[in-house]
Amino acid sequence: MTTVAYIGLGSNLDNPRQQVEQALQELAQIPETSLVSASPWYQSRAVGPGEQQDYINGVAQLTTGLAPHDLLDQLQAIEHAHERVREIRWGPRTLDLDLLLYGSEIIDTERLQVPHPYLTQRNFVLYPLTDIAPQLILPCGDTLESLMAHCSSDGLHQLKD
Ligand code: ROI
Repeated sequence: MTTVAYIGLGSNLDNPRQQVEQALQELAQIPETSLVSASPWYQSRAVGPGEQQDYINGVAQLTTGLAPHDLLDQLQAIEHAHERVREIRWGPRTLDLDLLLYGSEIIDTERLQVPHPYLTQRNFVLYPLTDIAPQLILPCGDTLESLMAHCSSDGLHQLKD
């Protein structure tokens, strides 16, 4: 049995575009997992304290036979391989891979919260998610379409190449 999972990708350090492009290829290599589709990339203004460079963000759709925490292990291994820098909470990072959704499951453990707690509030997640899954309904019953109706595109722009 496989489950559809959505992964948020983000980077604002060390050539962010290259970081996320490479991470996409690495997602495709996860065992028991296929990369189904990927959104366009977006440049987005940093959410968080202080002055930070803009991020490159996107969302990937996977199908996976892995259990959620096993998928999380794989995502964290990819982050570490990118020598992820994350010393400051909400500070700059070379690569962030967030498990946004795992089928229609609601997961709340110390390591993992799914749906991702900020998914509904962040335009750099909602816009690319809409590009690849416009009809999506969240486990709580909210449609992506209804969330998008209240979501500003402020600070966000889609990269065309
Ligand atoms: N801001 C943007 N624009 N994109 C991100 O991916 C992102 N990730 C984060 C914080 C630091 C909250 N800000 C971000 O983790």
